[in-house]
Amino acid sequence: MSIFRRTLIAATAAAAFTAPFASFAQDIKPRLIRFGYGLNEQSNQGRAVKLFAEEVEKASGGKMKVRAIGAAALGSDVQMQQALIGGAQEMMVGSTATLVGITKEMAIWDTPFLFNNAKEADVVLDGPVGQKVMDKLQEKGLVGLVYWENGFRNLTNNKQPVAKLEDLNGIKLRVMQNDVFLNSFKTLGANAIPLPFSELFTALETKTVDGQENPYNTILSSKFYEVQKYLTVTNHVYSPWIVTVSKKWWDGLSKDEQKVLADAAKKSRDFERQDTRAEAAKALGDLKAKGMQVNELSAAEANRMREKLGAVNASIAANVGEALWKETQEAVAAARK
Ligand code: TF8
Repeated sequence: MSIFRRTLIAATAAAAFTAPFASFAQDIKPRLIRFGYGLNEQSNQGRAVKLFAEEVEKASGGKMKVRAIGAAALGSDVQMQQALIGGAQEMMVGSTATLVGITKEMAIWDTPFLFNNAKEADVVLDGPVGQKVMDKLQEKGLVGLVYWENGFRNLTNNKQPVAKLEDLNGIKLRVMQNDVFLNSFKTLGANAIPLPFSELFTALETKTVDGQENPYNTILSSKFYEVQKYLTVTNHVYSPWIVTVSKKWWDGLSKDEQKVLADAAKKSRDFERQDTRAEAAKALGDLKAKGMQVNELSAAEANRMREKLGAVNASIAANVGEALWKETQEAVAAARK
């Protein structure tokens, strides 16, 4: 065995042995990472950002510090994305839906009823299709690290229980700033109004809008139950969140620093999905206890909604490209087996 090889093996063994404490041996400089997010600190998003921050500090021997800034204090998703692209902010997590204006392929995740359950979502998002869509961000100045779970979205409003399609007629419904959501809810007959999430609570409170749609977790953590009476279980789409980094800043990091972030992001993803699913499993009960009136759609009405929403699929396919559309459908079919 050559000296070179022997040294290499010894070095690798030493590194493996002392890895968690050996940050001094790594190429890591003191770094401050401003990590922005839109929900409250007491939310699945807030908890996972906190875990990410802890993991980064631990793995970098305290050199890399994450300053977590929630409740959209650094701006809405869209504003933060621009700050990342410009290099004024290092990291964020937000909805993939709010990225569609930057990377049109992200709209694939807005396809109504794309996934039937979280397992399918995990397989496709963490697989080649998810990676391909994430990599598209790079040419726009963003680096995607992992997808987190926002969750299956459900409808709330303050006007009336929505038991059938026609009940949506004329309801002023806040949607994300994204054409697929806008068209989907227009198609269903609602008066869809795009607004940033950061303005949503006030818009509901002042009755600028009558309703909104988000996963149970968010309805709970953002206290929408204080300003919304009716909840309809629609599960109309699975929303991912995505953790992104400013590419301008990322490109200036050493390989070791990038690895610290990528590894911590994976840990945060696994934690976040577990945490979100555990919370979602009891959130509906919590929302009922807070006084929300909950109804499910009959199978017939759910089907009518599904069929109507099928009309937006063609435009999504055209926007993201037929090849990606097909690839995604195949990946979902494979995940379903
Ligand atoms: C929405 C999304 C939000 C995200 C969040 C602020 O309704 O579901 O959860 O944008 O990052 O806007």
